[in-house]
Amino acid sequence: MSEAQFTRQVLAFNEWKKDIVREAVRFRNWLSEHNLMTDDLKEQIEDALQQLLADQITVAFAGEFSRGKTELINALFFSQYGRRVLPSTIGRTTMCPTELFFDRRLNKSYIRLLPVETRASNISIDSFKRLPGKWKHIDLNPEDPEAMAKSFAEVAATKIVSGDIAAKYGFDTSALEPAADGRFSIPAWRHALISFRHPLLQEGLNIVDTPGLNALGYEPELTLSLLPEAQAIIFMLSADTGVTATDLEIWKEHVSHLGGRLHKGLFVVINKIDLVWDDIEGEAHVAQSIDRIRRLTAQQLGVEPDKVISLSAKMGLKAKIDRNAALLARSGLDQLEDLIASGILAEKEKLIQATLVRSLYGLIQDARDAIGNRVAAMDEQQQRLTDNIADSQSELIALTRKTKQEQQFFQRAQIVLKSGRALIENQLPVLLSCVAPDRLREHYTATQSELERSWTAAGVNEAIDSFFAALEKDLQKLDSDAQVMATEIGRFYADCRREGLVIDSRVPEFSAREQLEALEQLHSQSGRYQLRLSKLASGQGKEGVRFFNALAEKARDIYVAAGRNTQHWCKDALNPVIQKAVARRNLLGEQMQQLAALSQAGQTGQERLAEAERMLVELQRQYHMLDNSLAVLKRPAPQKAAERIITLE
Ligand SMILES: Nc1nc2c(ncn2[C@@H]2O[C@H](COP(=O)(O)OP(=O)(O)O)[C@@H](O)[C@H]2O)c(=O)[nH]1
Ligand SMILES: [Mg+2]
Repeated sequence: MSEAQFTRQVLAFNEWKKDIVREAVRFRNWLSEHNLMTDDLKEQIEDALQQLLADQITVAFAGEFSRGKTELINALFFSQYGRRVLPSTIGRTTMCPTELFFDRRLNKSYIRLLPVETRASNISIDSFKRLPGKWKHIDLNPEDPEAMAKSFAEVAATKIVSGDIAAKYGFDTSALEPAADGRFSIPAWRHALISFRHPLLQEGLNIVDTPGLNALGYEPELTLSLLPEAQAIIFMLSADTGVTATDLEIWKEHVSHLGGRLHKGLFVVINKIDLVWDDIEGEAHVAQSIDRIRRLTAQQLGVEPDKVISLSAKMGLKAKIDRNAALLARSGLDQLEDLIASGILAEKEKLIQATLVRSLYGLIQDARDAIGNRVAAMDEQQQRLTDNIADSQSELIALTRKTKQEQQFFQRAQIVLKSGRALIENQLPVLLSCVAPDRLREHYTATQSELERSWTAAGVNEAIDSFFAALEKDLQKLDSDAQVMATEIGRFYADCRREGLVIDSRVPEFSAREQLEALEQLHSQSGRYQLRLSKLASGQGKEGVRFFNALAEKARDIYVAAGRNTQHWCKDALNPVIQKAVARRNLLGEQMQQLAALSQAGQTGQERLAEAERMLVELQRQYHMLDNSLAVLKRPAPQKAAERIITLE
């Protein structure tokens, strides 16, 4: 059986990224070897490399308990272990929310479990992630499937507690599995982090497994960040239950509104179609009834029927383990794999192409063109040396004089360039102060004391709305201050033009739109949660604090992104100009050295000519190396190359 589509495509995607990384590293080395590296360039290239290497893809599974989310994760990603790796469970008390990834920093496989008792505190999961001591740590040995299965079983551990305790931990007892003695069964853990050495996870794939409404409603992070930040969400239904009231509630409150932002990444899956397979009325009838379920589901969720996929996770897993191609085809699993891969990867490619590849391409192109100029200058030198072979000494003197003049021009230009640098140094901190962590902290404290004054639904809404208004004001101010700075950069460009430091480009536009949108998204997500809070009869205070803390953490991410965006913009606006001038100056320096070397290369014109020839060959070699890098960067990314047709939107 062929390797899974998803695996193959993710690996191709990563090969493509590695090619880009290789060219970036080659270019960085070339810059250092030729003394062309500046601090700004170094930072820009390191940044690009970091982003490429840390790039991640998150696929989240959402839906009510027992729809087969965990089984599908097993089938999609873990079939090569020949068994169920994650425990899929019968019944309502299902596993806690689980994040699967590979911890590249620790380079280890492990499970970390946060005890359910921590739900009684108002500390968010994100905050607990910074406190490893609060988690139960289990080392995993992927070489030992037996031991591993035992460790994974622990993730699904349960506890029997009284109704009061269950309520204290935020569980709705009517949605819990009752134990014999009138008590209830709850998951023993609040959250699980699983670092697992697996090729796809090592390549930056993250998987989020959510247990059902009970957890979605309770943990603000799931709604505020884990789901919205995923590149793909798979919403699971089951053929045997159809769309129930709670399925619909999850869909409406937590998933459907993410569809627009996810572009091609939202999938509706009807699982367990194998339950319809053994229809006594034959194949055609089976196909018909599956089609009918799909249409009905599409209608109930308000999506196009072709956006709903039907499959059997259980049979898909079995087929992969038994290497049964016919069963795999029938399970419909590979169809989903293909859609996830092409949908997410095509988006990622586009993003990397539009940002990292484009800026790297620009840098290398500038360098190649500068070398191209040197090759032309060298050619001319050689011509003049050939023409005046009898008097090469005076020819060299003339050439040296010419080069020196050019150098002097660049020394004068330094003054203009310095004014550009000063502009960044003075203005950037002013811009960054609009979104400084301190400002956010002030808003946070103000809102917190407002919340403490009033825990009524109206009070909470008012406080949170004014929190968002304050954040929006900061971002707007950043935007307008940046526009003022853009005018100053425009003036700097004009000075450069006047000084003959040619600039043919326009000042790049600044926009805080992306962060404003993220803020708006957060606000609307928060609205959903506020609604839930207002429905709670008791315990609003604690839930409210936890919710607000989670909200503030997300706001902090937005501020950090806005700061980073501002920094990048300043650099994008000024660095190319400064870098070009610095590169030109350094290359002129190199040219002077070469002329000096030619003078000493021997006494005869012939000897000098031979040396010039050698230098020319070396320059041409560099030119071709840079040109090759550009050709590699120009290659279409794998999804683009395959011109994959995506039927789901
Ligand atoms: N017949 C059938 N059962 C399935 C399928 N997928 C999952 N199940 C069963 O449904 C139950 C719940 O599965 P699980 O993955 O734990 O659901 P989750 O709560 O959504 O994660 C388990 O007993 C699974 O074996 C399927 O495709 N067909
Ligand atoms: Mg599960």
